[in-house]
Amino acid sequence: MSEVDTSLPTQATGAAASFAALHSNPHPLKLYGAWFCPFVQRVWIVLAEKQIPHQYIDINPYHKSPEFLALNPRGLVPTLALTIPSSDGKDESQKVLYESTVLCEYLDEAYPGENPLLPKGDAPEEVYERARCRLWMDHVGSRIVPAFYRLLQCNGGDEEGMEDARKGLLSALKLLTKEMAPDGGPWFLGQRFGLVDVMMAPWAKRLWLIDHYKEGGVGIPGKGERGEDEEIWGRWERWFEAIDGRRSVRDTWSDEEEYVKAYKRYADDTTQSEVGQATRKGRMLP
Ligand SMILES: N[C@@H](CCC(=O)N[C@@H](CS)C(=O)NCC(=O)O)C(=O)O
Repeated sequence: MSEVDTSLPTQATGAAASFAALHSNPHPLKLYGAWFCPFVQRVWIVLAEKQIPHQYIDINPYHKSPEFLALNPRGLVPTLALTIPSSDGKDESQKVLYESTVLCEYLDEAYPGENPLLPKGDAPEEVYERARCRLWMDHVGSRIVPAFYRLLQCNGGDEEGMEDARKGLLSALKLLTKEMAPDGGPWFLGQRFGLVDVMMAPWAKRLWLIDHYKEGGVGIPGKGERGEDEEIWGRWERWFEAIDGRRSVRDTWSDEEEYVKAYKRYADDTTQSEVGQATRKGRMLP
């Protein structure tokens, strides 16, 4: 069996290494993660945004140890271990949650703070906005993320498949961008950084890996070459620049050359990861 996945280093580098080191002491809230994993980065960003005290434990999720499977039978990172107090406050119990979207929403609710990442109010407009955010969070997970891996795993010989995959990714990105607040601030909701931004940020930060590995790259047209899409791609760039500069995103980012090494197995289509296998078989991602 190929070792392209199991041989990956289990240590973050760069800024993410410092952030992981700051959160290495034992704590009841534990994030089991892997530095290269974009699903983990979503949760990491929320922990950083809300300055939630926690312990970060970097593991290689392709080694399915019995201890890890006991926590998460799906055998995937991110996995979150937590404790909750009993109703009389005398006791506490150990719990586990997984799935990046569930974890981000859980942390946003459990640690409300001053800046909720999903609109929280009960007024009809807020309830609608919350549902709209969930719709576009779902779009990222069910449309953009699969399209990202499809293009990255595309075989160089299959020009038609590559063109098709590229079109799929570009049109899914454009649909999301059209939904972004047109003015008032760079984020999906304009002034307020929120969960739609969090959902998309890790893959936006990894798009350059497609440019690095695949001829023709992602294919976002340059300024002046966008015809009627000038405004959309301009909005995308404004969003991306803001994401790229966001502290929580920077703090959870490792050295670029490490991503180049870690994503070669996708670009060569040799990965046995669950995401990679599902992409190869045209199935829903895990
Ligand atoms: N739907 C899951 C996907 C998580 C996922 O696929 N994580 C990868 C790492 S990036 C993993 O743990 N892979 C282990 C494997 O493929 O065996 C989520 O949103 O949390």
